[in-house]
Parts: sequence; structure tokens; C-alpha cells
Amino acid sequence: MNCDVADLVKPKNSDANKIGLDEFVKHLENPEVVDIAHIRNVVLRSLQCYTQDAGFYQLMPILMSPITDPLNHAVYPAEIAYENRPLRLTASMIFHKQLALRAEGLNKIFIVAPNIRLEKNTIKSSVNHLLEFSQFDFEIKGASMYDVMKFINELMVHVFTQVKTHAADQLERLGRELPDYDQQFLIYSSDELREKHGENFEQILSTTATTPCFITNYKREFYDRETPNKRKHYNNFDLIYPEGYGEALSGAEREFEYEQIIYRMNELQMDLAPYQNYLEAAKRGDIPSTAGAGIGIERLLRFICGKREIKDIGLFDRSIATKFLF
Ligand code: ASN
Repeated sequence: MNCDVADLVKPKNSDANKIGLDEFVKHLENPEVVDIAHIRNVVLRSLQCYTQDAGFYQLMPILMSPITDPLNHAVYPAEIAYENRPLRLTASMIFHKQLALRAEGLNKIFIVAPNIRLEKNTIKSSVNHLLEFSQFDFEIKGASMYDVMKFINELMVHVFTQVKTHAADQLERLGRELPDYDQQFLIYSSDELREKHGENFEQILSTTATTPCFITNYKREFYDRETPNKRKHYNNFDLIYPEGYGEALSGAEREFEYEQIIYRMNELQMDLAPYQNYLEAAKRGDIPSTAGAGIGIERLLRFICGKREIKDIGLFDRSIATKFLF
């Protein structure tokens, strides 16, 4: 088939494009844009200050690498080539977080990291997913999942308090009443919730909960640590927002021992070839024992601002249904 790029990029229907442009300008003219921008400032400032004050070092994001997070669901590949070397655009900085902590004296790190995930529109709902988003991604050497959950709990309570203090007018104009949440978020296990609510337990809990809560033990990527001596049980978790806002973040202890990493990759029938350097580092003992998590920044803003559609949080629509105007 003869396929000319010029034909691909030519707008098929200029009327439809004009409507798209009108919508875009209308979105920019909405006074909520500035209120959300103010809240974004407060959220980013409080996340970064709190974490730096807790002894974390902030690293800069990595955008391309021979390997990236394989994710636990299928996405279209986001790849580029540099001098015949295939490079993947970052889906999450999971492997870089683990490797960075190999540095002597670097025990706690975080990154405000852009992620590209080309979700297939057949399998993902667009209200809570973006093709391009940012994570507040952090990792701690020698930590347990409970250490990480405790830190997230304190960090989230701090962020909510800061927003309520420094963005009260903006919240009011957005019509958002952010309650005072429990100081200690409840922890459920996915087994108990599945038994009670069936497969849709996460959404059901999110709809009925009045405060953010953790759910532990999900079967997903190979790098989330399987509970030692307990096959098919995992030291990982999600944080769920109340009021039906769904998943806030995921986190875990990590696999770091070579044999166990190979076991988990084989179990998922992964192609090991791209991971040769990572596996070699594990074999040499150069991947430390760590735990961490990544908070979806747009999801956090969506929840705080009381927006049902995640695309309403950003200026440039990156939802699955986007027209990619700009
Ligand atoms: N950043 C997440 C974590 O630390 C991983 C992810 O986004 N898939 O567990």
C-alpha cells in the first residue's frame, strides 16, 4: 500500500478541525484553568518539599532506554531508534529507580517523571487514563511495603492539608468540598475484597469508601516482590481514592534476586533478551532490595479538584479519545 505521510497528516475534514479548535480555545478560556493551575502548584510544591525534607534526593527523569516497564496490560509499543539501537520511551522509571539506589549513600529518591503509555482504546476507559502523564515516583532502599504505605499515608494527608490551607478559594470556586480524611488509611487485602465484592472490587470499594484506602496483594508485573515462601502472594498494593475516583497509585517491594527475577519473568513468558543488562546487574548483586510507589499526578489533581474526567485537568488533551490537536 502506498501511504504518504502528507496524506496522513492532512486534516480530513476542516469543519471538524475548526470545532476541535473552538473547543480547545473554550477550554483555555475557562477560568477553572487558573484555579487548577494554582492547585497544581500547591500539590507539586508540597509533594516535593515534604519528600526532600524527609531525606529523599530528587532525580531528573529518563525519557528513553533499552528497557522500560513492561506493564501488566498490553499497550502499543512506543519506540524510537538511535543509530540502529531500539529505545523505548519511558512507561515508568521502575528499573532506573532500582539501579539508582545502588549508588552508595543514595537511600531515598524521587522523580517527577513523564510516562508514555499508548493504551489500546478497546481495553481502557478514558476517564482515569492518559496516553501521556506524570508520576511522582519514589523508591527507598531496604524498605518494606509497610514503610512505603506509611510514608504515602503521611504524604497524602500533608498534601490534602496544604491544598485546603493554600487553595481554599480555588476549591470553593471549583465546587469541591474536600473532607478531612482519616489520619490512618485502612488496609484491605485483594483476597478478602474479591470474596466479598467479586472481580470489580476495586471500583466497588472506591465508590463506597469515605477515605482513601490501601488494597494489598495483586498479581501483576514480575518486579513486584512475591511474598517469600508464599508463592502467588505479592508484597504490593494500590491506593484507592474514595467517592468513586478509583486508583491513585501502585507500589511494592521489588524482586532483586537473580533467580527469583528469572522465575517471575519465565512465569509471565517474557522475552528475556532485552533485559540482559538488567539481569546481569541482578546476577552480580547490583540491584539492591528496595520498595517504592508512583503517585499519578493528574489522578491526584483530578481527585482534589473533583473532576470526573482526567482530561479536564490538563491543557492539552492526552486522553484516549484525544484528537491530538496540539
Ligand atoms: N511507579 C510504579 C511503582 O513504583 C510502577 C508503575 O507505574 N507501573 O510501583
